[in-house]
Amino acid sequence: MRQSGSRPFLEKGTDLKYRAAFLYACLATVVASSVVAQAPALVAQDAWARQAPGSDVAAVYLTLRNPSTKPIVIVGVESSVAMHAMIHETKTESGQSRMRPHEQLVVAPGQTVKLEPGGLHVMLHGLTQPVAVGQSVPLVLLLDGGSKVQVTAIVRALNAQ
Ligand SMILES: [Cu+2]
Repeated sequence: MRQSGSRPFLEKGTDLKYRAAFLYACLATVVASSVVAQAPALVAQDAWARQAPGSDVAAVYLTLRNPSTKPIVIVGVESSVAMHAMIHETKTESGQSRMRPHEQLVVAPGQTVKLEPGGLHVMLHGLTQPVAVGQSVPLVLLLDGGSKVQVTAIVRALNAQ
């Protein structure tokens, strides 16, 4: 009486287990494929920040390489040590050096873009802690499509080039 009563329950339980396993397999496939689709191909190298003693802003320079066959667009920058971070471009206009926000930075397929003194750079505004020479500054590059690239910039002295 007891056994016959518990049997349908067991079968139902087994069926549910199979369904759960199938569901997990599907989910795993979805997660795996979305990771592959969103894997950032952007390579960030030689990142360094220039120390600006007594200032709450700092510039970060780095080399970006796109080894993929599609353009990569950087739509934003974040840093846990700054209130605000953005890409800037330095341009000399009528003998004066000026910095302007550079909204989006496109790295074409197979191309390398250098952010270096006198040109493109990441500007950190409102540093939440002093950055000393030799320290590392974390950056996150936000890419079009939602993926992120973690970068660590080493702080160099003010006169570093
Ligand atoms: Cu700037």
